[in-house]
Amino acid sequence: MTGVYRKRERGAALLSILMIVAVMSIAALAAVESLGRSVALARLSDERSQILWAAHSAEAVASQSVLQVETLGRQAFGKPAVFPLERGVIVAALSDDSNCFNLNSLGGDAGGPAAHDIYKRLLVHSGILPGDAQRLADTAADWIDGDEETRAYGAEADTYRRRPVPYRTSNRLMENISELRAVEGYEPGILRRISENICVRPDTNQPALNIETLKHSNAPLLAALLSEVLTLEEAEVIIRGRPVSGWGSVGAFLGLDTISQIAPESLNEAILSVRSGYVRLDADISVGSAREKIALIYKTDTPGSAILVERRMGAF
Ligand SMILES: [Ca+2]
Repeated sequence: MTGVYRKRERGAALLSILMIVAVMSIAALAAVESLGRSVALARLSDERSQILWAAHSAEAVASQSVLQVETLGRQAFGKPAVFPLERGVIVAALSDDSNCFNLNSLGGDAGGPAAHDIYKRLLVHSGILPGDAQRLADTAADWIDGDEETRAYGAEADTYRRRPVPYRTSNRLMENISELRAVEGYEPGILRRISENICVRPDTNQPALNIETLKHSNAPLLAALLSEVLTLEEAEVIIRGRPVSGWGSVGAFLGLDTISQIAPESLNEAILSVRSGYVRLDADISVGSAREKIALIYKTDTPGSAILVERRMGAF
């Protein structure tokens, strides 16, 4: 019997030792995992920090590059430049950002009824029914203008107070184009139709279009801004027919058959330009496993000057 007890005691002791070893192994594993997570977090934090520094560098380089647009013209656009970093890379490209309707022109004395009519034309040329265009123009103008008087088809604070999460109209110029999502009627389907031809500028002036960089998708914009008698189809033909080297001057553009037939009082000549009033720099920054996109928008309508007016970071 004594031998049997001794065997059982030895078995129990062995089991205890095995359990202690198992618990210690689990604890060690947890400690290693925790250390691994800390190292990964520290690395991520370091990479994010380097991304921010790289973004500052990109901004410094951009302000100089943007000034070159004045001499290089269209040649400065579209070609990505690669800037190597110690553990990553910045890929940056310039593009013209002049060709869009400034929504904030709806809120200024300079815009007035003319800006409202132009915007309605842009919406209709973008495939939106005239009745809906009237409503969308009214709600956007109410959102931006400083008063609380609701336009015929508009929306002021009363409309937004009734929403599940109530809010008020901004009653001031838009800071960012994403604000439009909060305005009555601007559903995703509407935004998709117009997003390429609208923008938000820091003042109520409508920037001149750069005719040398108009894209096919800008035909609704050209038709809306240049003349109430210019059709969308005519605007498409004009843009498609641009000479490879560009028109070279506003005069040459005005001499086109379709445009020279428009009565001077129906033609908004002042909206045309052959230079960029706004230039955008898009930079894609990668450091290790971290990645970030930034967009910088510069006002360049005064020769020799590039003023940063908007900075976006992340997905947009
Ligand atoms: Ca208002």
